[in-house]
Amino acid sequence: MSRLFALEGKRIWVAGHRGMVGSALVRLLSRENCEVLTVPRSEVDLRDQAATRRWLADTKPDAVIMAAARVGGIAANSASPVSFLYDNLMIEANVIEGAARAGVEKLLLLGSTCIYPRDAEQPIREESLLTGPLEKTNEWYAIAKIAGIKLCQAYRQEQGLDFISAQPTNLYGPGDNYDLETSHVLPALIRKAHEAKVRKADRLTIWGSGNPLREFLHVDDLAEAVVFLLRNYSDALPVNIGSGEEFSIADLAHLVSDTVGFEGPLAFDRSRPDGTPRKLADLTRLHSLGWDNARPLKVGLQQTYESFLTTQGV
Ligand code: GFB
Repeated sequence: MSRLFALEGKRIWVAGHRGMVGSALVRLLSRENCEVLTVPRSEVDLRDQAATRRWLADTKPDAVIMAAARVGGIAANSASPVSFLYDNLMIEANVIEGAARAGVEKLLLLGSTCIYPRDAEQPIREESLLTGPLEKTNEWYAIAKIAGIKLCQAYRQEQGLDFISAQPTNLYGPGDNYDLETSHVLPALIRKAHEAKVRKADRLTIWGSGNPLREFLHVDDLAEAVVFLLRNYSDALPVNIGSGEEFSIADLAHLVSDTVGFEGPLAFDRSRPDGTPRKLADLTRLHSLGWDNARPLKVGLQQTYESFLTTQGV
């Protein structure tokens, strides 16, 4: 179902503008004929209901893109269940409720494909939401994101508001987190392979068995898809956003090694978890709406390694 939303002349709040996703959205929207609104955390902590409500009531954006979230890789999720659940629930509830009160015309919530059941049929269709148990290593985050999706659906059903949600697959790109304990796999492997090359290490150690399959999407492509959906999508069902390309973690590590120029073998640290065995998004809905423009991982990796070299001071 389409209810076109024209961006032109609109005031769009990117919540979470300092993060990897939010900054990609700001980069993209600043080239559009609209006004991009941001607010620093020092001014409004989105976990604070009164502050968030007040800012939204005063600012009255036309649209909101919810890129604010507490995020992290497989280790961070398991290490900080309270903040992955509580912070994300609070941020979503405060922003979505505040937006509804402030008369926001359109809101897009970003979730993650980890909301789907661990054993969902692959590729994972949006309809599989809540049809089975979640993957344990990220259930705190997944439950918070599912609550956010449901809140958007509730406002749509009860108040007729045009609040939608999109579920991106594993993201990477400029502005990523390269901390080895809290990051996702792709930035971790870029850093590890680069350091292994510099130190002339004899191996690249990766977590788990190397067998899990993941799909990776460059954050600038995600931003493009999100703005596309903001303009063109209006329905309760979430929309998956992905690249359609799937790699085992071992194959990803080889690709990263090639990109970085590290020639040693892989070693597997099996004391670390594998997480969900496979997480490939079904992209039928997104493609049929008209967006299918993800760059190949090989291309995105090269670009990301270049940005790692310039921004990480290595
Ligand atoms: O990206 P990642 O941390 O999260 O891990 P998930 C993906 C896979 O890569 C797992 C393996 O099988 C890891 O064991 N891996 C190998 C590594 N080496 C490394 C390494 O050095 N660092 C990391 N981090 N992983 C996340 C969720 O799941 O996906 C989040 O925890 C979110 O909530 C995100 O949904 C998109 O893909 O398993």
